[in-house]
Amino acid sequence: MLNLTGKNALVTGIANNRSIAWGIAQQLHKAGANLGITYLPDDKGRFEKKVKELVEPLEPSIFLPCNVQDDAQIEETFKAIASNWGKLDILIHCLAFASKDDLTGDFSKTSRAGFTQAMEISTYSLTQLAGAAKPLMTEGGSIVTLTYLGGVKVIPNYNVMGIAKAGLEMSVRYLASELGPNNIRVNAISAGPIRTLASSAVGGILDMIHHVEEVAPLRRTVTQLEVGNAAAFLCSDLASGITGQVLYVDAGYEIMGM
Ligand code: NAD
Ligand code: 0WE
Repeated sequence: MLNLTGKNALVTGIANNRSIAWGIAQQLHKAGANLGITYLPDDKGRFEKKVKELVEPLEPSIFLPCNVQDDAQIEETFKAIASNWGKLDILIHCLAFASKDDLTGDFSKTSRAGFTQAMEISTYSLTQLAGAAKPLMTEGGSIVTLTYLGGVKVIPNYNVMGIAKAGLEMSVRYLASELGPNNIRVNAISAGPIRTLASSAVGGILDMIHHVEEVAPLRRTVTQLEVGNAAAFLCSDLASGITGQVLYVDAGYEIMGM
């Protein structure tokens, strides 16, 4: 059955107890994985303290700052994995960012700087982390990223993030093709809307959640732990034949046309 004992898993994207990455980390831990956790550092070190306290019960053997805009921090992270673990089995990419200005109003008004920032943090970072993980995944591996329906269909105000997610989903396919011969699988989970730090900062998210509760086949939204279960499955031998896919964990919303 689902068993991740002996597997080393790096989880990015935990900001607080509502983060999807926190739901994933808990399920990977439950399945027996050894965890490494990275967080986005801030000037005052507040994030570090909060995330450290949160993840303590999961006893991570690596806990490091990793801003994906900083090549040196990525290098430090993978150096620590090489020296502490020797090999990496699982990489969870669970981060995104666009300027708030670019998540409302006319998409055609997106600035060059805003477009570039969203693509760098939300899209390029997967390829960058996968490239760093590749030489450490010596016994094969599983890479999972988080995407959203707004990368495939137009969702009001998702704007530049939709373009970033479209690029992310295509990156999953190119990475799956390249890394497949090394028995490294690469998949995405397309989660339905969940209240998190990132989504709560978006105007109208509650209305969107209520819409999903009315329309989705399961008549509800999904939880971080449900996304975590799907991630644990994709990282396990149960999913050994699955790569390059986008798995919808959205209470069925994506199949509906009306
Ligand atoms: P969250 O705010 O908890 O997580 C976003 C994370 O991105 C944070 O931990 C933040 O620190 C990190 N981050 C931002 N910039 C970074 C940088 N430069 N370097 C390193 N880390 C950085 O919100 P979440 O909703 O859990 O988002 C996680 C992922 O799930 C994102 O990819 C998001 O697009 C995706 N997603 C979210 C929803 C939703 O409704 N919440 C739905 C589908 C997909
Ligand atoms: O991917 C996301 C969240 C992405 C996100 C959110 C923020 C808000 C705060 C990226 N960057 C920022 N930057 C900030 O300053 N989701 C899938 C959640 C989400 O975001 C939306 C949604 C949904 C759903 C934005 C507009 C419309 C719907």
